Amino acid sequence: MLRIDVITIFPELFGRFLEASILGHARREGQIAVAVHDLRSWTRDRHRTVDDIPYGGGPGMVMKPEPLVEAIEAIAGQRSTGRKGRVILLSPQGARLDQKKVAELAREEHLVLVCGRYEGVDQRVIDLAVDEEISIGDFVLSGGEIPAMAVIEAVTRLVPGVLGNPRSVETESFQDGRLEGPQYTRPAEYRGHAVPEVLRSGDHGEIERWRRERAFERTKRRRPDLLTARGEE
Ligand code: 4FV
Repeated sequence: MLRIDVITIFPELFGRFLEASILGHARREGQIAVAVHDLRSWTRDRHRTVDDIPYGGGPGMVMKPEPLVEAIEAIAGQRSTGRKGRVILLSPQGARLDQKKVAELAREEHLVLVCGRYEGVDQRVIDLAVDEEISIGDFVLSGGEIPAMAVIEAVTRLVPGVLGNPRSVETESFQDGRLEGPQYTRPAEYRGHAVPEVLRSGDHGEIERWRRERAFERTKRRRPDLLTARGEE
């Protein structure tokens, strides 16, 4: 069973998120285990300090190495003694998260997600204790908690048995390197807009062809990079 540990100075942000919807159900079913740890539990001073001013000056604060490295080693194990968990720091400097990376992480036994705050973490945390950095996109958030939630949700969906119908994974966006085409449900007509006839034809061969064509068209128009990546352009 995949186990995910999260290290953060705002553990309360994960409360309801971990109980709701697919993730809440998967946790209650024991299909995945998620634990959230307060970084301040690894501080030693009475102010429970996790940050300090940047060497070399500059705005903002930097997360101190000691609490983070000690927390990571306590939760993921020491690199020197054969580490158990794969330690991931969520940061804008990381490799871009995509469905391929999500599938890779979903095959792991143990993930440890480190949530940065302030201007970031002391480089020695990365050098000493982080296996890889992952970014959810080229924009700046105030913390790594939302990126960590994105990883948890995306990975949980790929854990066998979590999604009612595994086919929904096969047919969704990016699974085959393409965007998903348009989708419809009842009513058959809405404000003068009708559902494409082919989808109501019952001819599954025709429906499959139509869906593939729409998916290719949309990918070509909105994300030609995805087709280039697959040598389809
Ligand atoms: C981020 C991202 C992100 C940067 C400074 C947290 C913030 C603060 N993490 N993908 N984009 N992190 O903006 O993962 O420490």
